[in-house]
Amino acid sequence: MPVARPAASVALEGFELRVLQIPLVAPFTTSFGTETVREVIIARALTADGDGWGEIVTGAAPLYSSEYTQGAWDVALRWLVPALLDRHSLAPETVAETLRPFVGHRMAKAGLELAVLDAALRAEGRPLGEYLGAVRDRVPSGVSVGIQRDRETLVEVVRAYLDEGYVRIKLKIKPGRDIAETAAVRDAFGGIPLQVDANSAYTLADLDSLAELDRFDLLLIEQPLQEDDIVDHATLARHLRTPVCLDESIVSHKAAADALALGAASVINIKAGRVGGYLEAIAIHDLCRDAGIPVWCGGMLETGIGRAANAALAALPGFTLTGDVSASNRFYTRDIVTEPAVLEDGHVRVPTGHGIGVEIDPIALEDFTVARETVRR
Ligand code: OSB
Ligand code: MG
Repeated sequence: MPVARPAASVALEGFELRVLQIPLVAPFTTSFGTETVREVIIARALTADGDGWGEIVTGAAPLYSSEYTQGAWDVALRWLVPALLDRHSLAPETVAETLRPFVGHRMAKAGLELAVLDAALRAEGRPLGEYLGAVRDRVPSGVSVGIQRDRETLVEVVRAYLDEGYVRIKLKIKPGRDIAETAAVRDAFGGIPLQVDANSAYTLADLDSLAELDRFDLLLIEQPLQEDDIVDHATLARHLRTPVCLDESIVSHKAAADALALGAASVINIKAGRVGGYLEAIAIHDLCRDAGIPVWCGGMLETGIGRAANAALAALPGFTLTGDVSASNRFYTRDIVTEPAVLEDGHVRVPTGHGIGVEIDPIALEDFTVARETVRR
């Protein structure tokens, strides 16, 4: 049990799932594609003691990982939700074991677990941060900067984020759009905390160009190779001075333990969605803390629901590196919560309300909904 004090059980009566499509403030380009609209699934747990909210962070297409919206929608409605509804009284800490027979689909499981957890904690009057073990009331805020049209644009985009107060910049890179781009940002802004994210776009054959990044004194390079290239990441790490951080490869506590044992990563990006939930995320946090491995909280363009939960997670003691926990307006002009995360002195506040600590804006939720399904016991 990764938490100090478990939550009370809930009597689960149903689930409402919605697909939302929310426009982004600007296109977001990574090595795997460009997004202009965030398609996401919002899960609402219906319990005898009130509702709880969760977010399934799949993308519209299986480009970041094998999961995608319609796949998550199908597995949640066909298998995961029925399995949870079979349990008459459900403790949030037993959601993962209830869903364990179903292989994979971690983002879908994570979103459902968060909805149950939120319902349970709201009913008890406990904030998620306190439940998870948060030790800070705000977290430093980093920003993930997409691949831009050209270097001049990239420098201006980074400048605007620095002016807003972001305390760490992450540049998305891909082969051919890496060295000159990183050099341009280093030249323009000197010793700012800077890191890069390749989203699996390289192979070991690119070792020489990846080693060129060593001269930029980066905090880390995130996921240069493919999800299952654990041994190749270990080989690469031995040839780079830049610390290797894994994102896509870390799908579970076991995957994290294996990666550390093999020397494949000296830093880990923790995303609750990717690993199957906030409780699995804490288990990885604890593992890394015991191993002396720094972790940081990644992002998946979360709405106000997941963004609030990520701020709580990032406030745990082992999160010693700045995460991708940016303000809501980094991605959205309109969010689905009434108090979207804002940047204050380069930080985002950990919500103190019950459960995830933010309230849903029912009109915004309705406006962005493109599909809806309710399952009742
Ligand atoms: O690799 O960290 C990633 C967004 C979607 C999918 C994968 C990643 C990202 C980001 C954005 O980098 C992080 C954020 O939400 O700010
Ligand atoms: Mg990443």
